[in-house]
Amino acid sequence: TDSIKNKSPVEIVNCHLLSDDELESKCQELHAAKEESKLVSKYECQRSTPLHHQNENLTDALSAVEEEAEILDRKEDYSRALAFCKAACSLKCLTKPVSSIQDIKGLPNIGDHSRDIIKEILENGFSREVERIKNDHSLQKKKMFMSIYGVGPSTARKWVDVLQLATIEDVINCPSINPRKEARLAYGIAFHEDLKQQVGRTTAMRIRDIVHNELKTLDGEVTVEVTGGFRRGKQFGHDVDLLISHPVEGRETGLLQKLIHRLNSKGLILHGVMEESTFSEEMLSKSSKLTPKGQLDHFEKWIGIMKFPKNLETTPQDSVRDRKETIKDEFKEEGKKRIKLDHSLTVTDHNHIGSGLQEQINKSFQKSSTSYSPSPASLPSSSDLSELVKLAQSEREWRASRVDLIIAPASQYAYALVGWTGSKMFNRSLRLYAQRELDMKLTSHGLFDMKQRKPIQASSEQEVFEILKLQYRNPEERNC
Ligand code: DCT
Ligand code: MG
Repeated sequence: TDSIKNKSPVEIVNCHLLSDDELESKCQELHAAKEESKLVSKYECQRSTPLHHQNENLTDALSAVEEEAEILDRKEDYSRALAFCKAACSLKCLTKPVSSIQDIKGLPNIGDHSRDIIKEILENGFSREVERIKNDHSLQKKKMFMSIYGVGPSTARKWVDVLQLATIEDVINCPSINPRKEARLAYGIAFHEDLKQQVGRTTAMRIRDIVHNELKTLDGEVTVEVTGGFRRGKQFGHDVDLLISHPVEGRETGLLQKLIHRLNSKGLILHGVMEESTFSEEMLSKSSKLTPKGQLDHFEKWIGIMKFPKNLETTPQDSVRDRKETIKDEFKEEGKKRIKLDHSLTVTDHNHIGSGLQEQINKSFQKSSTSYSPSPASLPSSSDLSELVKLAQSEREWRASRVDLIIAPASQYAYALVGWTGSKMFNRSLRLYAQRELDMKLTSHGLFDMKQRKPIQASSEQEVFEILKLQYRNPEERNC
């Protein structure tokens, strides 16, 4: 069968090696694959895009060329990067591996360049362009520098092309680099070893519990949801995105300041920046260009680096286990299917962690807080890179992790949840679809009907999809 993979149904019929049954099923398979590519919808938000799919070798290759365009960041590169990303998204929702270029006939958003790369991989097992990128040392150095918190393409290009730097040590020792002006960059450089390590799912859930428990001391009704990649089912992420809200509109005001104060007094904050809310009703209908430079939306938020015990991942999980057992029993009683149980656990396990776990986290913190402090007051001044490097390289029981804390008022919560769940491409597609197909403007703050000149309220993600006349997609299906 391997030898017929790339042949058309007609060629297979002419092949006498197979029995009639084998021939028929192979023809049906090829036919179905061809049909499937035609059935893929135009907008990414109309499709189900799982995290794991059948064509990872092809999408990895397209991601590599997309990444190169992002690093080069020339005028024409934005649309090139977008084109590769869109082509990869189309492949991600196919339920079968592509084995011939015929399989992607009719598949939307596959441009000529992407098609050439796919074809070459199907025929030769590799793409010369991707190999060139992998062997481009200058590009790989820029990519490594761009993994530093606070470094974008232009800084990375300057460090490699102008200053001829190759490693983090080079950056630390380079006299002409002065991150004094930007504290974020100094912390990013000093704590790169910590921050480049991805955060695991269990740790993300623990971080959410720690933040929630601090918030509960301020107001018992406040809610905290893990969003971003973790909500879409990812096991690892580069940060933890926590969406904070309160069921009563207005009661979220002032919470973030108090939360940061509490976290700081417990020695859990390394560095962070507060952004005030810049939202006003009129922004629902106005261009997103009004968003402050470099910011995604107008929510009040804290973007920073927190300190957590290194053993957070292995904090005893008894109460989580207990809760899983309870859910299992509930489902057994109701005779529901196992698949439903799994879904329920991945999506909502963090909402039900019992008080037992909190005690254990508290103990773990009390135990380690003496050893992992410096207290906030004794932290080096943000501009002092060498002091920060000393701290990062010292023996310590904590690790630094990137955390985003976002405050959404109840009336905007459903839209904020969609926006902060992502993916970035899913959001882009949803917004484009709303604008082109419905003449509506969608943001993380709400939906505005441009014809009727009025905002449309929604109280759940399901409602947002319903208003947009789209089939509801679970977060796990939004991985485009
Ligand atoms: N987002 C967006 N547009 C961007 C960046 C982010 O719409 N330019 C949204 C979608 C995801 C969410 O914000 C959180 O962003 P990230 O943390 O950057 O993405 P992620 O999907 O959580 O990825 P990771 O797992 O690496 O953190
Ligand atoms: Mg994230």
